[in-house]
Amino acid sequence: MSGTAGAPGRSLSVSATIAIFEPPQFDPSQTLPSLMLNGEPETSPLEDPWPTTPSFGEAHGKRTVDIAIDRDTDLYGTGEVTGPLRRNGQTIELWNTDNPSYRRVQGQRLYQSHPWVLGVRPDGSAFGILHDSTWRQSLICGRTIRFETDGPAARVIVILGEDAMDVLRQLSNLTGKMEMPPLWALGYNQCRWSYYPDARVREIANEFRSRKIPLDVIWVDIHYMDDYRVFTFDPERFPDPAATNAYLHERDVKAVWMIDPGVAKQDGYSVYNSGEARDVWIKTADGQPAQGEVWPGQTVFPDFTTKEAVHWWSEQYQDFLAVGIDGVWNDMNEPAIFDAETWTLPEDAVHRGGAAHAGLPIPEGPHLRYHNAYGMLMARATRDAVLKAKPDKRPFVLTRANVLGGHRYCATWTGDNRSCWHHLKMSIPMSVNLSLSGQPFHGPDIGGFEGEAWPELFAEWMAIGAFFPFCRGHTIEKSADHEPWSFGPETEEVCRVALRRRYALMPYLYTLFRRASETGAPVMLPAFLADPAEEELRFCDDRFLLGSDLAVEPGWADKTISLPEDWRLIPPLAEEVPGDIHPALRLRPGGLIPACAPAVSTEALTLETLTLHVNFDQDGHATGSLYWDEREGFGFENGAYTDLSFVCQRTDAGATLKVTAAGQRPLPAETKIIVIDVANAEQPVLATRLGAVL
Ligand code: NBV
Repeated sequence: MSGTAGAPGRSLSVSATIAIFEPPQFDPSQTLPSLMLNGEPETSPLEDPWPTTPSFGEAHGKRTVDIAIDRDTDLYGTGEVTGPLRRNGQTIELWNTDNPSYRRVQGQRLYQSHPWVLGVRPDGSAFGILHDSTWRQSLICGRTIRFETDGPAARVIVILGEDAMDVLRQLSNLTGKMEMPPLWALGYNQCRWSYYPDARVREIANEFRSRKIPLDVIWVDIHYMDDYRVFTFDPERFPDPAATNAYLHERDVKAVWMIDPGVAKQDGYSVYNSGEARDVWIKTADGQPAQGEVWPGQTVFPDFTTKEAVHWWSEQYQDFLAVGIDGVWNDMNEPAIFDAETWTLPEDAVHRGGAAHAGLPIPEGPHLRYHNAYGMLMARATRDAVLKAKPDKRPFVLTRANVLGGHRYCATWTGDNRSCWHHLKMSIPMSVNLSLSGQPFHGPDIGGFEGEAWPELFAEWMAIGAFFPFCRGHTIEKSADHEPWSFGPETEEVCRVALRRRYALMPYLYTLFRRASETGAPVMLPAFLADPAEEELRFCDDRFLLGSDLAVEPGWADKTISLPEDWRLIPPLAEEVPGDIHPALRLRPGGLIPACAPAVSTEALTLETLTLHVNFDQDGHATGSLYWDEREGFGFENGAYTDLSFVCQRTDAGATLKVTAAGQRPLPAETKIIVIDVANAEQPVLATRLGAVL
């Protein structure tokens, strides 16, 4: 270790398992209020000795903090990263960067920053380290966990847990929970850069419906704008966006449209003129609006640390969303700039502050401090604007740039990957590490964004991508068509089956989203949680768990490493699954997962028949649950949901089932329940009606 190192300043206790360590001479105004936390935790002086204590210092002209770890500790998390799931030996830079194909700076900087490491010891017990700063920094997972920052010395939060899940739940107590998304956002999303004109959007929707491939959302990328000016519609390509959206809605398809942060600096363009009049732009050090080239030419950027910019931004959305737009996609919000050597704004650009975070004003500060938070602040302002425009709907916002804590406002995707096997395979550890960094709702561009997919790649990617929390196919401008049918009938059939499997699992998936929003438990989990004592699984990044009950194992997973044998295969879910392209789904012993009949949209799903797949443990016991509600809106906050707990017991004659129900929107008593023992799936072990087992 180089440089000076020393003991912390104040040490504070948040709970028996969470402590905060401040550096000596800590200046809170430089990093607080924490934009990553959802509020300032209450503390008292830390009195008891603490096992994991940081050491603060200086090296290479930067502020450092080191957390000693035992050599046999496995490290995870660290946010959106390339490379393996296990982070030991990896260094990343936390400086949100537009990184096409992850090629820039050897992929060490991507679109999001999570100054967070999850450590797992050989016995499965775990701890988490959060460096509570959005300033530019590096994170080095070496012999120590080291953060090295260009900013001022910041505090470190240490969480101790019984296991990884316990640590993540505690993290979410500090950072806040994901909001419950509308059910449609969990369906299949079809995107490309860009579908235009509007007739092409309608055509895509019709193709999905006539081919009976499940679809919930079509995404409208930047070509809909009039000369790339945000909050405008191209009069020729999209003369009547309200009619386009209405057309989609009639077919149970939602529409998500893109908004970038850069506003064209063009006098006469009303969005620019009103922003200028309201003085909402980020400024250069000498007080001029900071500008840079993006899609429409020179643009200026709203300063979402100010109250005025947040209000102004919200106003822009009111008419825009009134044309029937269901959700918003915020892109380019690192912010990305084409004509800057650094690909972004200058470090000394000025954010004036004043907007509130968790009831406290955000102070003025340089871009070096707020760059990493810019995407999140934009997505937060967007989410608030969407909610204001549609107060009866759950807001859905997807952002490219983010910082830890941004899950409170938006889902994310992993940016501009490439159509290649390597990026397909890497999408698993990338997404799992995002989960292990407190972001539950994420996924890659299925098929790969840059380049062009080919039938086998697209089929394999959809087969596994159908099980990620966020499921969207996307491709770059001018590439060949990338819809499921564009690759020939075999690939089309693989996609149809893959998505039908996703929709059949929707009761389970939606329940996982509900649990994530209640407890902070991630939706997608690392395979090692299937058996924390199995050392080999700690390295395993070619499969994952969906919730703690279901393992998703692609055909290309390394068969020399296996999950415990008693994780049993479940039946195909949709129909006969041809070939070995579809991942195997394995159920935890003692686990029970609810499924339904697949449908072409989440709106069309019905729970008339619930199939419960059970894998009895040694005692012949299996438990699980099902959350369901109105699929949209806020009725669930006032009890309009059902939450069923299932306890299933094997008997000589088959099985018994006991169900307890919470919530005031019960499923009908005549709901059919079929229980399948996955060890012997030929015949149900029980067929009954909900009313008979409640
Ligand atoms: O808006 C166009 C693309 C979008 O399709 C993609 O998903 C984003 O990551 N966007 C980047 C801007 C193009 C950058 C080359």
